Amino acid sequence: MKVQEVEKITKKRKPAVERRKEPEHPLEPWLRMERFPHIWCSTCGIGIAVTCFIEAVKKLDIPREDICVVSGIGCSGRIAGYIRVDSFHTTHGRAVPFAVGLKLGNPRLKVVVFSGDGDIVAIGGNHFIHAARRNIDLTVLYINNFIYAMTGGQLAPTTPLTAVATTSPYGNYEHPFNLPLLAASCGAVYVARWTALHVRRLTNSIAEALQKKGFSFVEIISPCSTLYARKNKLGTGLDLMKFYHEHSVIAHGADPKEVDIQYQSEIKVGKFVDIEKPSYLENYNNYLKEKLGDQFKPYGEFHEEEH
Ligand SMILES: Cc1ncc(C[n+]2csc(CCOP(=O)(O)OP(=O)(O)O)c2C)c(N)n1
Ligand code: SF4
Ligand SMILES: [Mg+2]
Repeated sequence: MKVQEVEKITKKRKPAVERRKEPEHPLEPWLRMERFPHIWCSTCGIGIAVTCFIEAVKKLDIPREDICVVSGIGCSGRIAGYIRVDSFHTTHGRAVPFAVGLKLGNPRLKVVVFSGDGDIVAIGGNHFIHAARRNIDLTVLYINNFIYAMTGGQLAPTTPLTAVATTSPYGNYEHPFNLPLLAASCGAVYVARWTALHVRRLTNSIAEALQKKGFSFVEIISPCSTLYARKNKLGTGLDLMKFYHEHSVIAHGADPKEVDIQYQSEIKVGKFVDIEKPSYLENYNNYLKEKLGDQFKPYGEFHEEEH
């Protein structure tokens, strides 16, 4: 091509900044686009979970300044860095205690934890069970990809029996956690599970969880194409996503004891628990009011009513 022809073409092209302004993706206002491209592999389910979360927030019309997202470490832990709200990328396993501090510091906030299976129930397990026991008003959205993805595919406390991980080359022989059962038995008021391909149902479930007062928990079954699918020779991430969706059975109200997951077999999804129970702060205020009478100044939302 002649130099003059190249100049003609390049002159016609708009500068990069102008091109970038053209059609805006509907989610762009909720994402930190300056950090894109994101780190997630193609066909990973984490991005879909983020989309469902943002759609749920939009649906409920929650003002951006009222919502905080907290994540720990891992591929799932990167979520906080991409969502354009007040968001915090904390240390591994400490998303829940950080979120508890935020909520108690400013009870008006809607505080959401986005966490991975390793983050929430390996290193962070103790924090998780006590926040659920206390019924702290938090929403935990947890990405179960059955593996420690970011660090190279090690066995997680959710890896199904016989599944291969880098640290269990002959397959897993440890019993995994059944997370809905753990959350429910510790006291969560809302417990649900969907796969990343149940986009509409997952969005609605997140919206429900966000409206609950107390500890709400949604498990999101998400394919990890690069490690879990590859190690177990399960095809691409898309193959795995389809597999999870096609092997899901909707079982609303199922006893959480019955929803454990076996390697590459049926997955019970749906809303398993939806109960009412006073939250941590409600208990705190009611109990101390009774004990101390008028000398006690209620804290949080009760406190605000007085101003
Ligand atoms: C205190 C501490 N211990 C260990 C690590 C290493 N580490 C980083 S991410 C991770 C596991 C992440 O697994 P998961 O929470 O399931 O997230 P995923 O990457 O699968 O989304 C580990 C062990 C760390 N960053 N900090
Ligand atoms: S390694 Fe797995 S979990 Fe991490 S971004 Fe890639 S597909 Fe997703
Ligand atoms: Mg994981």
